[in-house]
Amino acid sequence: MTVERILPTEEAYELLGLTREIAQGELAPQVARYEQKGEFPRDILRTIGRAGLLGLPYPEADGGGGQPYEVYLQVLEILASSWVAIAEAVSVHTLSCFPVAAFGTERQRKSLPEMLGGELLGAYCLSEPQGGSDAAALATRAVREVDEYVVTGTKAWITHGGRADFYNIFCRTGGPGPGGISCLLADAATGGLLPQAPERLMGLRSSAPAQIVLDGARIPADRLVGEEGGGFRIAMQALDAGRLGIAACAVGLAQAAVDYAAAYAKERTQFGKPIASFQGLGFMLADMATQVSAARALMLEAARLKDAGRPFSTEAAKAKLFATDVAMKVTTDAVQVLGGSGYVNDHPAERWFREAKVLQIVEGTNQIQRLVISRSLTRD
Ligand code: COS
Repeated sequence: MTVERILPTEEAYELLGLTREIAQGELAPQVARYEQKGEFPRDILRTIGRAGLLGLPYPEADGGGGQPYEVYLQVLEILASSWVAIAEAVSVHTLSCFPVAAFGTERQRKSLPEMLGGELLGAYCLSEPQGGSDAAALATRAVREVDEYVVTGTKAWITHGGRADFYNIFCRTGGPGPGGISCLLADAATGGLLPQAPERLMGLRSSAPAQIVLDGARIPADRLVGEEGGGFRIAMQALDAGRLGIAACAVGLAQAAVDYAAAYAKERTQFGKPIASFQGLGFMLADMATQVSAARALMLEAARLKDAGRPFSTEAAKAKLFATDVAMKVTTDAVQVLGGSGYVNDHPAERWFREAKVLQIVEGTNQIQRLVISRSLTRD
């Protein structure tokens, strides 16, 4: 089903048209093969970069696409409806460009055109094996030695780990707590920056994240992004926007599941009638479609606040929470609508079900989103 959209410019309609062509022409025919093999689609990401989709919400002066978040998220949604891991890769890359784009020195910012054009792929290294939710407790340590930081620790669940060209490393340069954290920008070639074997995932297998071991990695001191001790704030601000990207992945995935389930229910007959004509299934499809529309509306509301320069952190948490829970519910129901066919991999429903699960976990579990929202309700 084509989703009716109101976009701010003619250019945005064209951009979404181009994205649809890429999603249907390039992504849809390849997704099942890559997901089965768990292979990271670096070449496909290059194509996406050349189409200008890897730096959409950044200013054109920096080499970005100059698009509002509202438009960028709808691009992600369309990509996700064909291949969630690609949409997630675009979202994580976009998040990884944020520290330099927003806080980088003149020298660091010289890399922005290559980052935003997708020639350089980015990674964001906050989580560690002993903790992801309590980000302020991270243990990776960076010790200043003359004009270098010597970094030791392990980063976990790193999307693009081992494939990225640059890594935002959040590490401890000072005492305990959020105020002791800094952000360092490391090249992939940094000695002692050691990507481990990719994780074998339940879903989103082609995203193949990996741990990054930092074994006395020496990062030049001029690669400090922002101020020493300012890293936690940078990480949180990046995540506020990144969570909207995950919401968009969830909306795209859920929309694909609704469309597929509705088409199946229209064709499949039992008791002499299409199964969609049974109210038990027809109403289920209606609820699925309504939830996806509500998730999209929440996501766009948060994006418009961001585009207007208003605080949007809490609204982003609500959008991430709601959209990913909707994706889980809707993909579960899609499997149910397909019955036995939903449980075999001749159809994409079982894959979407597995993929939805991780969206409730990444970039802050949905329990963390509830924490962010509840704190905002009770803050003075
Ligand atoms: N934007 C800007 N600054 C923020 C911020 C945000 N969204 N959130 C927090 N901060 C600031 C606070 O204002 C505070 O600054 P001051 O010390 O100057 O007052 C500082 O950061 C510490 O904030 P807080 O006390 O809220 O930190 P907590 O340790 O309680 O952690 C949560 C807050 C739980 C929200 C945070 O740890 C979190 O988001 N965890 C999940 C991490 C995550 O998403 N991991 C997945 C990684 S990517 S797969």
